[in-house]
Amino acid sequence: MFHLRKQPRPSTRMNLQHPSTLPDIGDREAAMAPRHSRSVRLLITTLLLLQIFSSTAIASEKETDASGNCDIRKGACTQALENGTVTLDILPRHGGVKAMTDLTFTITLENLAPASNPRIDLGMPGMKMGPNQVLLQKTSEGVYTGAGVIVRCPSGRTLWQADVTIPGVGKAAFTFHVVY
Ligand SMILES: [Cu+2]
Repeated sequence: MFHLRKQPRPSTRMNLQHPSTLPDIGDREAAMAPRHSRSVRLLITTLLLLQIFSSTAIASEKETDASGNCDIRKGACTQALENGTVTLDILPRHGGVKAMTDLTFTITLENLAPASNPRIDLGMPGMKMGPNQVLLQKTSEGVYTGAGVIVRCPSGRTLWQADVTIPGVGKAAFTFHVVY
């Protein structure tokens, strides 16, 4: 085994010992240039297309993230669930729902029969904000209310999410902006 490794490979040795025997670099580049530029052009085109596709995807993702699915400043938001609807409202609303103030959350269910009272978990999309649950009491048929506070996010981001759990029925997620 060892004696085999010691044997020099003739071509490598020749190149190392006689660099002048290598083809001229300039000639080599010139010869390879057309092939190179064609494949480089193809690569650039591919990269540009990929960038266009990915930036479109990012743009639409940001748009959803920026606006949320519920404009709570304008009023309650309703979502379809199973054969009924879930409506979320947060009061008071002086031009916007304010963080660090006492808020009343109301969930109204239409054509849904929960096994027990719904609850709301407050958080932020893509962020761990610590547990913040709003327990709801039934105030009338299909209407549940509870008190809660939305904290200020250290990042300054204002998009919050209310995950509504309706036992025995399902879940609904509302994303909305708060005022700091
Ligand atoms: Cu946050």
